[in-house]
Amino acid sequence: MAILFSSTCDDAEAWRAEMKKYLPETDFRVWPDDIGKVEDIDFALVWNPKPGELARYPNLKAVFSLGAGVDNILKDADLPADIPLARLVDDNLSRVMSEYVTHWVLHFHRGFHLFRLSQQNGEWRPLNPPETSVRRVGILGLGELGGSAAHALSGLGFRVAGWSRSAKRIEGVESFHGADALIPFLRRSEILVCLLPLTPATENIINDETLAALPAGAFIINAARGDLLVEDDLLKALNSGHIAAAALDVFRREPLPANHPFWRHPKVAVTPHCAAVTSPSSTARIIADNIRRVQAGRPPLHQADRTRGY
Ligand code: NDP
Ligand code: OXD
Repeated sequence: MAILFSSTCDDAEAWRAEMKKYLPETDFRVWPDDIGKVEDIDFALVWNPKPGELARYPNLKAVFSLGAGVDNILKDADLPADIPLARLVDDNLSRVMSEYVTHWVLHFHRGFHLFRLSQQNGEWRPLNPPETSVRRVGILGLGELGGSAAHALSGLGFRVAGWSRSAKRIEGVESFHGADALIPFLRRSEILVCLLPLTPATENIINDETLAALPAGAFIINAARGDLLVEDDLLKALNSGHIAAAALDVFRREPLPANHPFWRHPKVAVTPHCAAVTSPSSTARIIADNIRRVQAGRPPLHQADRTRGY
């Protein structure tokens, strides 16, 4: 069996070592220099593959994403239509994302963004934040990551709601679903967390109109994809004061260009697309088990639905 590994940012040698533990018989080939014969390749592990690349392997049986998002793979117009594409679902990834989201929700809830400014001005300004039970957090996307973050925040006592395509039942979390529920969901969300996949239906979903639906003084946390957010619309809302502050992990262009206004904006915290980074040591076994399923003639778990785009 031969596996093609192709990623623009993951460490191929770390992955080779981990995959060997679970699939010792595997021939691990690394794009672009060590592919061997294209006919040999049975499976592909990819992040941001070169468009057209995956169409070159006539015996490819399944593609496994090295990340939870598959937008970077589905954008390839030549992606073979009949080959299953599996998303990455890993409890460790969900836990790490929940840490990121919880950090920023607590940061804004407790006013640490204001303490940072006070310190810069040498001002002693204590604050008395509301209790978590009256703070309304809204999570766009209640899937693997959004569901786990909602559970964690609800455990801290926040009033949590989530928005998804289909209705959800998560203890302590109010479920809004479908396009008609978006504006009512936003109206009640003082801290908005975005954990939606990037699809044609979600691109630019955080824009002038949806930002205006949030309560005055709301906060935004985007840990999903940069193209979900219209950056100029957010800048306008921050500058007018309608949005109090934002924590952004993902951007339309990454790395964020040096002259981008987000870098120096006093109300924006930037992190470099690291909210939840895939770890080969926790994920290799999950992907290896999924490869074994396909070898046994079964469809892989967590298959992306190409018509929905996630
Ligand atoms: P899932 O597929 O498990 O969940 C997606 C959620 O979004 C589901 O609840 C889904 O609804 C909802 N959704 C999708 N489309 C719509 C729509 N049109 N209207 C309403 N709801 C919609 O994805 P994950 O939770 O695993 O991952 C989410 C995203 O997080 C990834 O796609 C990726 O972009 C991003 N990510 C970012 C990372 C980072 O480091 N910054 C790390 C990992 C992921 P339903 O449940 O009804 O299908
Ligand atoms: C992912 C990511 O989708 O890291 O997993 O962005």
